[in-house]
Amino acid sequence: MKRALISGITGQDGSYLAELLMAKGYEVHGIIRRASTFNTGRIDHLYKDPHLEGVQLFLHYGDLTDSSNLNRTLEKIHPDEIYNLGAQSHVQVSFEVPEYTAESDALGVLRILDAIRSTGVPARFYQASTSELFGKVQEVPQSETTPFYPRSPYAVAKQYGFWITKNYREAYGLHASNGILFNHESPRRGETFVTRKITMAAARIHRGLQECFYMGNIDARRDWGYAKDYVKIMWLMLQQEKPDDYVIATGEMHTVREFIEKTFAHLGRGIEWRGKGVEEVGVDTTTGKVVMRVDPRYFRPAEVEQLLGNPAKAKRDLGWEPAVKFDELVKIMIEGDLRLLDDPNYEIGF
Ligand code: NDP
Ligand code: GDR
Repeated sequence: MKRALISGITGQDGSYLAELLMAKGYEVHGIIRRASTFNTGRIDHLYKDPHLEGVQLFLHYGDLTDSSNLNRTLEKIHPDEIYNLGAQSHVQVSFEVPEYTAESDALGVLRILDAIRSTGVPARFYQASTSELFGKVQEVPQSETTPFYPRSPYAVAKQYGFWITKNYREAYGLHASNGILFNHESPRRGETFVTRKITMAAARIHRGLQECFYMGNIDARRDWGYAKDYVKIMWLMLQQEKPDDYVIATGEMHTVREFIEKTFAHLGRGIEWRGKGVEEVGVDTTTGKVVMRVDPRYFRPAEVEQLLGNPAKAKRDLGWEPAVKFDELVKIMIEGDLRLLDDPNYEIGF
């Protein structure tokens, strides 16, 4: 039985990856942070009392800012594969907590890599790198050879994570790979990321529980894929004989505005845009009411205007292609949020 260690197991990707690895028969160990409230909602359905037979999932307290804990965890578990998904992952929040973001998203990567090196545990390593590295884009679409231009403390920290992963691969021969993943979403997406914020608000408006929601830059463009598709590539990358770095994307780009329009269209509603700049509003054409307003609070000190990935290398070398694209993704998400409102026992994203 193969053994995997996942940091960030309580997050969107961590929960889908844990499901995938357990289905493949892995023993899965996850690092969780102590919190004053429960933070395991996305993995509760996978967890069994460790005293029972056939348990596959084990949780350990830890933190990417605590190297002695990471060293001990590695020595204790002796994983075959390590997936470093843990991070302060919100771009706008990183402007508020830049130092902490660097601790967890930059030095956290070094701490795990160095734990691998110093303990001698021969684990393969996956680093959750990001399209935010491309930031102020230097070429369209972006591929593995596109120069980086990070635009936030988050992206700058992730750039360190990218290079230290590559450096430990070259310097110490570690099997360490970067997945440069473009935005990927799901019904389990955190509620403050733009897609989920839209689908939750639209579902509530549709059910008469809310009147209006507030957005930042709705002309930003992203290449949005489905998280369940994207975790497959993480596993696939660690099954290769040689470690390498791959761009993972759908190759389609849409505006936030289109995401709103498509979400309302799935509900049988239309959106009409009126006004300009911070005065712009979205009017629901079925009711004539204003459902969206702009709030400059959501503008970022430095914005990433557009991202579009070219996943040709992943397709060529790993045979990977995204199964779900924009329309289907919006449908999955809005249906998930409607279901969540209608059925309090519904466990999100199953
Ligand atoms: P989430 O924000 O949903 O999950 C982040 C996870 O990291 C949570 O489990 C969180 O724990 C944990 N975490 C945060 N800080 C620490 C820390 N200091 N020590 C240990 N664990 C910590 O992110 P996603 O699942 O969406 O993303 C997974 C990874 O992929 C992240 O590294 C993200 O930056 C990266 N990424 C994400 C993309 C996306 O579109 N989703 C695209 C490209 C990269 P807790 O639950 O306690 O908060
Ligand atoms: P991003 O995702 O910054 O790309 O990072 P997010 O969904 O937060 O923003 C996408 C774009 O939408 C614009 N936007 C808003 N964003 C939020 N969150 N809230 C709003 O109200 C709003 N209005 C407009 C943003 O300005 C931005 O342009 C995500 C994270 O998962 C990172 O961890 C990951 O590395 C990248 O995707 C790839």
